[in-house]
Amino acid sequence: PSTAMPTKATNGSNGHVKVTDNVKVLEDLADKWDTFKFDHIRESQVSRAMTRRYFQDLDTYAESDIVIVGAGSCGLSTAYVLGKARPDLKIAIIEASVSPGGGAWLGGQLFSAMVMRKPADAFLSELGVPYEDEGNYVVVKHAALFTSTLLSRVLGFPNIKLFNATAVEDLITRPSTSNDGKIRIAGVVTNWTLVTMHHDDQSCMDPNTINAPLVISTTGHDGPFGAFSVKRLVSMQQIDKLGGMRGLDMNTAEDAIVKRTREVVPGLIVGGMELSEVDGANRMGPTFGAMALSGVKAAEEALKLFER
Ligand code: AHZ
Repeated sequence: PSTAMPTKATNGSNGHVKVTDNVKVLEDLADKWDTFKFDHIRESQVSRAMTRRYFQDLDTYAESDIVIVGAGSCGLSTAYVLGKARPDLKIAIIEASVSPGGGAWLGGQLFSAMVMRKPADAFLSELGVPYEDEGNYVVVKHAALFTSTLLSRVLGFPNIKLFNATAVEDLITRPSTSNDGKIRIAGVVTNWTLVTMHHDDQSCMDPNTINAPLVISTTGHDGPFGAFSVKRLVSMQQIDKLGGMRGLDMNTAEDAIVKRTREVVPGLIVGGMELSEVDGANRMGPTFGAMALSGVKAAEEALKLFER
């Protein structure tokens, strides 16, 4: 069998790596199953192929421009807009779960189809996700179609790295220049989630850090990992108390979340359902337009800060 490997990788117009030579096509395999064999590999090659890249990424992103905490529908939408607008920025996404997607990856989406109220259909059109138009809202046939398309676009950007199974355990802070007891957020403290979950029964396992002038927190409403950054702002006495997420009211909730997407303390933008805990906003249940557009707005707020 041919041992030819793809020899040339170029950056396509969208910045994604494209392999151009010696590409095998599936038809080449047809009817050859009797003599079929994978190219030989030594186990250490697999280990090194993964670990070299992972640790290189840890090194590269130890100084990032933006850290997005949480890869749910809001965090991923934020990442998409930022990755597209600013290929020059280094953007790290930290996701506590093994699987990115948050509530949009079926966690909060029992009935498969995803509803987005207009005008969030604009975001679906931007991504190329097909939907049925129902007048005042649109329906994607499966939430996973939205999430997987968004995820593939985000992960395709060469300047974005997703660290999954990794939890943000704390925020890095600096005193504000006005010396008024206020702080600015200057990065995050991370750990592998399995380690984070064992601080109670193991002696302290020291975490890792990422310095960044801007953190965008989209960790969802309160839960085992949710509302992480805003809860920490309370314990650090940077905001008095949390408003606490209110009951379900789709109309009130979605407008409020988009409107209130903002820099809550210097260096920390909050988006998505984490905001409902800060402001005491209603929840919307399974309609996802506000998550996409809060992400778009969080990204625009971030872009303004980088243009200054
Ligand atoms: O695992 C969490 C999830 O994937 C992740 N996360 C939370 N804390 C973290 C931490 N470090 C790293 N400390 C962390 N990752 O953040 C992600 C949040 O995703 P989500 O889908 O829960 O939040 P969202 O704001 O993007 O979307 C909310 C979706 C909801 S909830 C809701 C309701 O309850 O009414 N309605 C909608 C549309």
